[in-house]
Amino acid sequence: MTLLFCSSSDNADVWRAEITKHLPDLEMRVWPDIGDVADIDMALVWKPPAGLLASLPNLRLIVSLGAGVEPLLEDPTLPEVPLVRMVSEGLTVDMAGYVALQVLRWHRLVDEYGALQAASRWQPLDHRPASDVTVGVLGLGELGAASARTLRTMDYRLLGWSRSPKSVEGVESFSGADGLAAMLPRCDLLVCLLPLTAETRGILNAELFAALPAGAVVVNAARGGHLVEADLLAALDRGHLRGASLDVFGTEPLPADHPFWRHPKIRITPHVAAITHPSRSAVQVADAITAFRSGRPLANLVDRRRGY
Ligand code: NDP
Ligand code: OXD
Repeated sequence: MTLLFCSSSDNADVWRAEITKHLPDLEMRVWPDIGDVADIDMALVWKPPAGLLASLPNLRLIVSLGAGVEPLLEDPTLPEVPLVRMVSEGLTVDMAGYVALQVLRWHRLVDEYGALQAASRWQPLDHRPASDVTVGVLGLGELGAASARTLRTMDYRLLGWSRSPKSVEGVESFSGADGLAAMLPRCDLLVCLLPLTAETRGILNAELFAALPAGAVVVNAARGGHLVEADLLAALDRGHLRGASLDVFGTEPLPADHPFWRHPKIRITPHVAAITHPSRSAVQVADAITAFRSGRPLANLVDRRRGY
């Protein structure tokens, strides 16, 4: 049994060292030095070149280094073998931290105090108690639910939207189009943690922004494809939205001449909201391989029909 590793943004040697702590006998080949393709029956990948996985005649398992699998599903040649996505405590804790950071940034006036410091001005500003601030989370899955739980511990009011109704302690659950319409007008901040699918592409658009209360903030930590960029700029520029924190973009890296970089109401991070740290996530890869080898049911399987 041989694992193919293919990612241009992850360090194969570090992953090998971490995975072999759990599976010392594992043979791992690193793309493009893959040797005899017939040996390979498992692949661990992030954005592999289209067609690569289809060129492996004995492939039986794909493990995604990312939680979001739309880059894989967009490859029409993707083999019909089980596809396991990344769900790990490290990734989840990272994301909850990013979301908390962005909520606090806007609620606790971090940029305003930065400007006051730059002017050597000692000037307390008013902020509402967290218990009066409502955060809506689009997507109450692994990352959305954990982020909501973390914000609850800080006393924020939490609303969450998912395809099916959810029961997350302290989080009011909404689902379906009617649920979204009911939730949006109540959100002081809206956090997107949806998978990118045909149904969710472009969901952060003019209509959604108009349904948010004036002065709302949008945080997108999911995928650039969720956001209609021109609609965000228009909603910010006419003063309806107060600001946006963006971690993900339609084109990554974000081109140097993109208007988001210099927009005074946009805060940017370069797709780092949650990282699949090998030291924290190799065990999940090893578990998937072990289950696969022993014919046990696989956890975190992607439902290709749903797209996540
Ligand atoms: P999950 O699959 O665990 O959760 C997805 C959630 O979205 C579920 O609650 C699901 O509802 C809901 N959902 C899906 N489609 C719809 C829809 N059409 N309408 C309403 N709700 C919907 O995903 P994760 O939480 O693990 O990850 C979410 C996304 O975060 C990933 O797909 C990825 O794009 C992004 N991500 C970004 C990172 C970054 O660094 N910026 C890092 C990691 C992930 P239901 O439960 O009812 O099915
Ligand atoms: C992921 C990501 O999907 O890093 O895990 O965006």
